[in-house]
Amino acid sequence: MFRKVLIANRGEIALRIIRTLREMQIQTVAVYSDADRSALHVRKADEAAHVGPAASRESYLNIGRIIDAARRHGVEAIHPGYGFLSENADFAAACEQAGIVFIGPASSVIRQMGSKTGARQIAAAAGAPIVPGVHEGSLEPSQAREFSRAAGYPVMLKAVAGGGGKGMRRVDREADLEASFRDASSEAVRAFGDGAIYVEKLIERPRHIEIQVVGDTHGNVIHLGERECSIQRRHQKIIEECPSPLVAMHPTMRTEMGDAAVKIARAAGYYNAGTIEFLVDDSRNFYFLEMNTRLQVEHPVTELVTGVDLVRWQLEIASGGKLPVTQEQVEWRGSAIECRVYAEDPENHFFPSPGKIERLSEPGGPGVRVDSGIYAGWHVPLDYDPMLAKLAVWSSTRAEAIARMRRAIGEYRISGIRTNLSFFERILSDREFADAVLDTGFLERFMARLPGPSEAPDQIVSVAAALAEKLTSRRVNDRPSEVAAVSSSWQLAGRDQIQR
Ligand code: MV4
Repeated sequence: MFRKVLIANRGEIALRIIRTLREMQIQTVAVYSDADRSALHVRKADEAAHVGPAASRESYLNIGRIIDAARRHGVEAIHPGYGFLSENADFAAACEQAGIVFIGPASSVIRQMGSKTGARQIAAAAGAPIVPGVHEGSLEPSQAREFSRAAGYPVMLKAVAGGGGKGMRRVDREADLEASFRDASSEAVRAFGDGAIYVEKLIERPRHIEIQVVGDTHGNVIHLGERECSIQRRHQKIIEECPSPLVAMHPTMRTEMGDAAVKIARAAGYYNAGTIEFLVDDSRNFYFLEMNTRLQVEHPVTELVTGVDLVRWQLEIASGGKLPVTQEQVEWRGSAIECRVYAEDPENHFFPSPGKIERLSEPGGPGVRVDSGIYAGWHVPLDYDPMLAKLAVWSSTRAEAIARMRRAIGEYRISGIRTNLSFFERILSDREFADAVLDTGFLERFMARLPGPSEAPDQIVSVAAALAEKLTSRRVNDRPSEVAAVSSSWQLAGRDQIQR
């Protein structure tokens, strides 16, 4: 096993990785930019290397500086976390060249999966279901028209270099195709420096369900079940669950999607932890969407339900070890939910809300896991993703997990900045959420339904409405106030937070 590992990341995920490294008695090296001199991950690591100014391009994304820091500190391996360089094939190759182990798959696999049409080709060759569409990258608009005419509208134009919804356009009729193609392509050039476009049949109101896979360098690949990730805002997941409530109702889906995911990973020659994303339509057909060749933000819900430490497995695999269990030995127990806590203002268009954390009190108790990257007195910098922490809970049933999450949110106190904690309370108290009526349109419909739960006594609702009027300085044109009814004692107690 490695003696010393550098974590090429920041925030909660750097801390998450440091924790497992410490349990394994491996020395840790953090990296930090000018904006992160006093960040928690720097304080918790054994050693730390400054890698440049606040701008990510010149620090956390700077391959040369990260490799240089790794050399200076004498590490044998680099864990990239998620985001930043985690899916950068050039970085993985630079590690390989420098004789440092990249804790992830082979650079060639990252490159192959980075091309969305390349990924489709592998999935198709593996015999996994893919969305009807074309496999070739870089279509001409006329080829997209030909496909769309044959397959029927609506279709989805997508960037070959894409992901995250950038360079993606829904097209409902042939008359719109050319203009949409141009828009998608120029957006893809801006986002990825590559305007290549491909086309798929559009799946209406899909669920987003993904399978956690893990492979080792000896050719073993298993899956650890699914995560339901349908609750998203602008392609940003905010709540994730394991099991998917849909899969819990139809258990054969786990086996079928799991088998498909393992086939894809195997066909790619994949080792490391990875995620195969699927779209699921309203007839419960599933289709391969993309593969993420990294540890995911939402990995804790899988860890809570399977009991696996995915970071430990990544390290064992990267140092040449075999998977410690077979597929048959994987067990799923209970239900886990994760909320992504952001420094953003749900009352004001989710604008980022950086600033100084004045007071902080994190929840605890049975079944509660907080993966946090902040402390009281620290300034949340504006330079990076404003995710502060992930709050995850486990309980034996989904209903109990929801109750536990609401309890944990009630214990959470973050003051000095705005957070989206109150927004989670509203979602978790929503009837449709409780009934698991989920698809990727859930959040938009939920927001249109606000203001909130009408089960609250009329008196409270009217007091809350009056309070909301006072507190909201800005409103969305002439839509109703986005401030929901005060629905819990916590929200009443949380007025000081809203008022800041
Ligand atoms: C789709 C789709 C419907 N049909 N592809 C969005 C992000 C990108 N990675 C893939 N995405 C989608 N691809 C076809 N053929 C709908 C989406 C989509 C979506 C997917 C997953 C989670 C949230 C989403 C929100 C809007 C659209």
